[in-house]
Amino acid sequence: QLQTSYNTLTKERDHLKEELNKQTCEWRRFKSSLYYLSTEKKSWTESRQDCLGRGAHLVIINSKEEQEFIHGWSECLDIYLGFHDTNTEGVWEWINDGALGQSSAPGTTYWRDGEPNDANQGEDCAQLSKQVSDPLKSWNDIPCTTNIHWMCEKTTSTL
Ligand code: MMA
Ligand code: CA
Repeated sequence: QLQTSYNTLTKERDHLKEELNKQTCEWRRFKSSLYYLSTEKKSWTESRQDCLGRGAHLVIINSKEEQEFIHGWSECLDIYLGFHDTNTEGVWEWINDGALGQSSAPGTTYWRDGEPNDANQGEDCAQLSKQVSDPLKSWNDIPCTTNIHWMCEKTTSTL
């Protein structure tokens, strides 16, 4: 009987280890943050919700190095950033998700030439768009209902 429960527990342990590994491998560390690149595509609001569910927030870009890291990783995907002008048209702000993620000042932006253009007066969410040669000019505004990939971030202070 002991042997049986030993075998069962060993199996269970290995399964849990595997699960933990899988989850950890979805995240990459850069400086003092962990980043998650989605495999699914969702709207901006759903993406934001997804990050909160992971104890994280939609990525907030605070430095040139961070912009380059994210651009390099998501090179072949369009991803949502935690940047929007849904409150006041033309006034871009980073999400404020309380203790999880907040940024008071907009800081440096990395828009593509000609962006944000609020095309058809319906683009209020920022994406980092793929296949852009200049890693410092890769943001574009798109309709928040578009389903694309997204990136979450959690800082080590909230881990
Ligand atoms: C697309 C869309 C816009 C972007 C333009 C740039 C046609 O619309 O991605 O958000 O501004 O391309 O040409
Ligand atoms: Ca645009």
